[in-house]
Amino acid sequence: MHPPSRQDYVSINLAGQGSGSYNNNKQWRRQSFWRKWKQLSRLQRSLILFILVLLFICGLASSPTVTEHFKGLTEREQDPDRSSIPRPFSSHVPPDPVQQWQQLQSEQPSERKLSNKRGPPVLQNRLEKKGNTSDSAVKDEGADSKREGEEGRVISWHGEVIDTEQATEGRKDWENKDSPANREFNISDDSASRQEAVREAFRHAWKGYKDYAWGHDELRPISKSYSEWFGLGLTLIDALDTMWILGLKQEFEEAKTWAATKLTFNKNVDVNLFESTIRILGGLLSTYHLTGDTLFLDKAKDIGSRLMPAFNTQSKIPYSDVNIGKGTAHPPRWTSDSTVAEVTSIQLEFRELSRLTQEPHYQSAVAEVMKRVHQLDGKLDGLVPMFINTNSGQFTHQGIYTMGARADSYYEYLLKQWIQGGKKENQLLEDYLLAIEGLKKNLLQKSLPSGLTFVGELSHGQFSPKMDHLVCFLPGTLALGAHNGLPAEHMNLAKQLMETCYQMYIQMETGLSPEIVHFNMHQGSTRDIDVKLADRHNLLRPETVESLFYLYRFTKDHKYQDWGWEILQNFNKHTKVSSGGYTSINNVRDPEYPSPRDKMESFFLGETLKYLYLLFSDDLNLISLDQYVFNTEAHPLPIWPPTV
Ligand code: DMJ
Repeated sequence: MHPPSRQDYVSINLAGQGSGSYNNNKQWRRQSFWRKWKQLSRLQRSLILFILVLLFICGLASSPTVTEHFKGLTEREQDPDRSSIPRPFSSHVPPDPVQQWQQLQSEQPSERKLSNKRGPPVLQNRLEKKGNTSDSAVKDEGADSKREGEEGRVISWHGEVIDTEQATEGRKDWENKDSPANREFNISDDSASRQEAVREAFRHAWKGYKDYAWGHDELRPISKSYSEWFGLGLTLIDALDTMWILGLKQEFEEAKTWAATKLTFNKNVDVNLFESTIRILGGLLSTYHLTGDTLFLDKAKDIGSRLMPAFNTQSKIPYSDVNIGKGTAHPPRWTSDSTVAEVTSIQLEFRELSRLTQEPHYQSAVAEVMKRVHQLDGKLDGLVPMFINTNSGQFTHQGIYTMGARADSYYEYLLKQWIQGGKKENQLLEDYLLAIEGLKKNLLQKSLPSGLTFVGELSHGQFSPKMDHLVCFLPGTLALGAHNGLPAEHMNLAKQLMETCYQMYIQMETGLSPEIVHFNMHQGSTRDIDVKLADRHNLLRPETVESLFYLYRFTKDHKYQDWGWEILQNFNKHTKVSSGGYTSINNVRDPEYPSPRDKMESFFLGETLKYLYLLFSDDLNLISLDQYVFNTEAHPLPIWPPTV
């Protein structure tokens, strides 16, 4: 039998069917297709199948109906409660932040992950587009605190209503100085309304302190409670002169009444010499000067004399801790070292106390410290190590040089003591000028790709591109020096560093600086600033706005005011707690959930808000920098009048 021809095959099969011409035709086509298919090689068949599958997928993806369907399904699967989210907002009542916080705390990590997808889809999409520059883990940490509200509005974990445009893409406008949003922003906010916004922020912070922490050291705004450090009403005292300067009379009077009736230093309590000098002694002295009320001078004398036992050391380098009730002093339990910045940043206050009381022993004690530090070996081109031993009087842990934590205000107080004393103490000036040269030679670098000037650290000859936010006091100090006749080049450096400190804010997703940044220095870097996971917190610190204040006073360049205004708004957006107070946060890279630390540091009222208020003022006589010198906690002390 010969094999059937193609036609025979078709005919035979066709003959076996017979249900109408259309069906027959179709059947024929199917069989013919099948025969052709079987004649193809395996490779040809795989190729065709692959192309078909590809076409099918492309078709699906480009169909809006289908994608919408899948998207909707995914969102509902991820967030079964989604339909209930908008409800709280229809009444415009912000959710209670504490309840929210407690709810967040009680949720299991897996539940929190699910709820990450909460929030308006538009916001989610934008956030995804925006991406996270340094650590992708941050991005996932929790949008659970934001909930969907009216269109375009979101209520954050702290109960603040945030415009989603600002919350997500606003920073792009800030980066582009000429953007319409930025122009509008500058025009609409004049100095007076910005100052009013600072007053408003202060009142809000004060409300929290008054309601939940009155007379205690620090407000814990999320838990609506307080924390004690020394048990001396630290926030209240630190904030006294701020209230006076901001014109918050009623608040000031209430605080004064507390100081007059409740504040006592006759307490069996260990306090840190440096912290209590700059915050309490400094705060009381400046309030005395501003108000003329001797209550504050008496209190200053009381705390000042109680701190003096700290200087009873063999080396004359003071101990870090004093028991102000018992009159005893000691180093920290684990060491006999003190921090260099701490022992060299108490001079402005004790010198002023001597001048006011005509009791020279305060001034002699702190001058002796400066003299000894001046004479010590172990400096590098005027830069000091971070620790000094209270027994030997020598630097310890040598080889590490920084302008940040543990050394920072040594440099600040060299210049400021020279200014306070009428620019006569040449040794202080020489040490300051030498240190700035040492800084330029050893610690100053430029980042890549943008060439930001930054101050790094040196560890046993190794340069590290690490910069603390604390270093941001330096632009202001350099500018103050230039204003007082030091090289104009210091002002140039101040401006460059000011830009860097500002970038440390705006390059973060919250627009708030982390505690520490690392700058990139290698070719091929795509961004200048990196933040390590452990360094992402913001404690409401003042250094950048402090420097902005000096730079604006001396240059009158309004961009510094605008930068400060942005920072204030970012504090409001991400750290304001609706029931009162502001909180430090753990994560400046997550605008969705910056993770509150539940603490309002006293320097937020003592320094940050004060400097912001002064920054927005065009009145050169409001705490004139030719009449006052600010201590390192922003308490203005008078520049001494010339003696004949
Ligand atoms: C303040 O107590 C002082 O400004 C001090 O000099 C550094 N640390 C805090 C603020 O950051």
